Amino acid sequence: LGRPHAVWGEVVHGLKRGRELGFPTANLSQELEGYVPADGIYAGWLIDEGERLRPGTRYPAAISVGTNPTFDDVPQRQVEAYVLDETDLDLYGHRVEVQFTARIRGMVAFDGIDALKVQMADDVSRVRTSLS
Ligand code: FMN
Repeated sequence: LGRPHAVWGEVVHGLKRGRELGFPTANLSQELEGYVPADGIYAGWLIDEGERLRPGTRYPAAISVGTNPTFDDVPQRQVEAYVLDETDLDLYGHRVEVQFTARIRGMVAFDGIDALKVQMADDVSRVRTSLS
């Protein structure tokens, strides 16, 4: 295609568990444009289209696609992006583009939050390597 696969949508409020896990994510609204790739974890970029007339800011991201099966309270497949090293980025209400550049692994149902946290830290380091 000559460019990364992408979806576009608005950032909405999720269950706010990401912050507790140490990896707060921007959750995309269910009304997306573009095709959502298979469930799993990806390296890519989040482009904040922000306010009109402003050039988009591009952030490196670890992206999760799926129903977060470690928990049993996410009814629909969700696209979420953790912007590397950002804990206070407020993107609510912004329109963003999420670009997928590499697949890291499939989505896994972990036995507990600690195992998920360990895996997420490893994912983030793989994403960092993939994007550098
Ligand atoms: N959720 C899972 O259930 N299994 C996973 O393997 C998994 N891997 C993830 C990897 C990364 C890098 C990220 C950013 C998220 C992953 N998630 C996974 C999703 C988290 O469960 C989710 O981000 C967290 O519950 C926060 O959701 P919330 O924004 O709706 O609060």
